[in-house]
Amino acid sequence: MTARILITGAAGTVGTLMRTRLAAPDRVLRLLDIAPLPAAEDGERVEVVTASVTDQAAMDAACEGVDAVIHLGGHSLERPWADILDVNINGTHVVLEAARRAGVGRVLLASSNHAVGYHRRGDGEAPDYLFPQPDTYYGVSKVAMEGLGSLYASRYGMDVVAVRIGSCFEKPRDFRMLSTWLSPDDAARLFEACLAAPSPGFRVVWGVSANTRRWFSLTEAEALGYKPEDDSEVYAEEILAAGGEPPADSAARVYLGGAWCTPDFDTAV
Ligand code: 15L
Repeated sequence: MTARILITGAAGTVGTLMRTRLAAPDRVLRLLDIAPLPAAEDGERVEVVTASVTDQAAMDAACEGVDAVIHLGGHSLERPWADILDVNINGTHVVLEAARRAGVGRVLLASSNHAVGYHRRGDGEAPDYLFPQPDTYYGVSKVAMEGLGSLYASRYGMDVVAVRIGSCFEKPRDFRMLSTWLSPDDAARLFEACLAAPSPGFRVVWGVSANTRRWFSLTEAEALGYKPEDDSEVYAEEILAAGGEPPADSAARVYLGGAWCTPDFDTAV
């Protein structure tokens, strides 16, 4: 039987990177976004849905016949509270509720390092299940996302894996991302592991590559079958040449959330 996976926020940065990487001959990707998505190419097994994650009826319909949901939709940066509440927090509830109603057994949630952004880096790796310490309203929405995921797993027996993504881009963009980078290929490997793991229940895993300068535990992700292959170190020379190394007491090096933890960061919009 062909598996059908619904990806919300499919036109966003991570969604776009995943479109080809999660494609498989025995799989249909149902791509959902409010933003325009490129139409299916010849032979591409995709269905395109234009809808908002805040629209319960649309999400109920989008979850019909789906085996798993990868919820990437929502604002990916800091926004005014009303927007975060509506799209990120309420939107995640709508998606989980739609999945439940449609009998979808598994939901992967794109959480973020900003759920624990104010955590001060110690000497070792930040552990799995680090207690919430959000650095922004956006970070609060990721804490709420994890809470909602836990609720739906406990109350309804769904498998829900929240991935605290570091920085998922083609390449690391600055010094901090040498530690937080999740390569697109490793992101696909991690999502595949989360989709395939037998009965994970509720989990919170870090989403980062096998970076030499990694700050995060990979224990829980590896327990689900994740085997990262990329290391940001191949970009270190280029990044250090371009921007140098920030001072040891700068937010970029003190906090997991980096500049998102500075007082002038735009939290009060
Ligand atoms: C995130 O959660 C953001 O969505 C992304 O734009 C990056 O800023 C990333 O975190 C990061 O911390 O680098």
